[in-house]
Amino acid sequence: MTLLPAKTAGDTDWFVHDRFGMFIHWGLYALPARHEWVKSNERIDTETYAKYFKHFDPDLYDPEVWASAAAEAGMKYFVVTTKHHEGFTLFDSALTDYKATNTPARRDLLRPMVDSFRKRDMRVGFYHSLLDWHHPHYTLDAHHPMRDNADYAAKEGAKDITKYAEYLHGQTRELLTNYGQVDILWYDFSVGRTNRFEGKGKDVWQSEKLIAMVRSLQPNIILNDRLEIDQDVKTPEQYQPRDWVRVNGNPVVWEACQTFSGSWGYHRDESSWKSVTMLLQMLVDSVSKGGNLLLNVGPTGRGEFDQRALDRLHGMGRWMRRHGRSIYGCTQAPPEFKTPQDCRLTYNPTTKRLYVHVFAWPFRHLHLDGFGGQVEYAQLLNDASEIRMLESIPEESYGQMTPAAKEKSLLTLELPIHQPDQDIPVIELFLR
Ligand code: FHN
Repeated sequence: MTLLPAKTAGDTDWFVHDRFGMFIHWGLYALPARHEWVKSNERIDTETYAKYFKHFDPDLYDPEVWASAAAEAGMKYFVVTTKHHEGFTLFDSALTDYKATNTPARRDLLRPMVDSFRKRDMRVGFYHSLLDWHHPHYTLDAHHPMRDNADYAAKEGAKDITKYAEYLHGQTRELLTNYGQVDILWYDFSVGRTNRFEGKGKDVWQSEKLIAMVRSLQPNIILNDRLEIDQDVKTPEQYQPRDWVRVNGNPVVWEACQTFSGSWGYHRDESSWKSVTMLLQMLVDSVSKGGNLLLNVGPTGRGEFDQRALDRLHGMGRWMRRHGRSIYGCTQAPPEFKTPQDCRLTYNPTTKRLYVHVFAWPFRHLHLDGFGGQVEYAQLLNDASEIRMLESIPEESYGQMTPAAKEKSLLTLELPIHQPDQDIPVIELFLR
């Protein structure tokens, strides 16, 4: 039996089917082009940072191009930063002047993006930062850009963090009211306490009240776990979990969020860009453990996906076009099917098809422990060419195998000497 997480308040049925989404980190930080944390990392004050607001002019921005690139990569949903930690909003919020509408962009950048992705039947997700390094009532903490500035710290007494919480709730209401159906709300993140600063968690955000409002506005929405109260999805970041993510021992809906390179925001000079094969292996690995992959693009200050991102999205799309059915609607394989060496298994419980993703192509044979007598037919997914099988038990025994006999059984697949010309060859097994 495959694992089934307990139901939560949000509608995760489409989410665990679609498996693959695009994360988009876009804001003023695209202009310094050296990580979205540049304001904090370089201790930049708001007055100095204003030059990026003044020069934010994404004249080449075309969300139709973005949505097409995501759809062609095989992505089925997107999550975009409506506001990141810098406090700048892509959308035309009535609660702040620190928004795209007041930059040379001179318009709400979120609305056309939602329209373009929705037009391609992609689900809509909003990332909204809990941290805000611009808001006058957001207090100092371990990450604030002014954390080492004594003059700035001297004015902390005039701040009222509840006014910031009110702003946070107000902008959430705007986002969940003015942009139609929103399928995912991705808050980020609660701040730990240090020996210098208090933390910021569910009490500061007033998370319980916020969650109640969110669910009253968009009842089916998927909420993540970063309000310091677990909701519909767990969000491991920048690593691949070793197994299905569990909370208190129970399997939960989970999504790994990952970058192409070492930065979420556009970083011109960062060079640790992952290969298409590695990125696909991360997607397959996530699904093989019952999870999703949310893969990030950081658009440039001109409003484009840079070529390094486009090349990888295109390469992933080339694989997904032939292998998508080993991802969509799939999950972890039943435990009786042992994962072969250098492989991952995904399983579609509706079609009862198992997919063997071969990460390292072996010489001539692939031995599948626990598969004896259970596979009716096998083929390479990319071209539907038959893969011949060697059974370890006589055919008349197939229907009478005890669980113990199945566990000890063996099926051997005969492979071509040359690896098929695919980033990850996949063998589709039709179970009896
Ligand atoms: O600080 C952010 C970071 O910039 C990025 O947005 C990631 C994406 O999940 N979340 C935080 C780090 O965990």
